[in-house]
Amino acid sequence: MRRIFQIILCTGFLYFFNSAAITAQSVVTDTLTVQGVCGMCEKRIEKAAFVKGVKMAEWDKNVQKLVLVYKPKKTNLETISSAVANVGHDTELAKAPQAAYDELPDCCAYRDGVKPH
Ligand SMILES: [Cu+2]
Repeated sequence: MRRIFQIILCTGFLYFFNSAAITAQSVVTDTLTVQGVCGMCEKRIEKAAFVKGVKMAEWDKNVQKLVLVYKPKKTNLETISSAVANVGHDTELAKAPQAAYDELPDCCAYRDGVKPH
């Protein structure tokens, strides 16, 4: 009887650790095209992209791409995309509202080069 109990306990532990391992692995890597110009843009984009569930966000201005590592159970590309668009940066999935774009400093005006003021 005691032996059976040990086996059940052991199986339970194995199952627990196994599912914990699967949960830990459940992140995906994805890329999103995001418009921007400079280092300030990079900081702004990466900060905005860090919504709940995002583990890593790296934007490269040379290729205009944001590399993301996130938990698909907690967030998705659409959510991250609109968070980035809301701070003024167009993505392949969402266009930034004009008001948010107008808030950007002149050096970050990726749509019209230098903004007239
Ligand atoms: Cu900028």
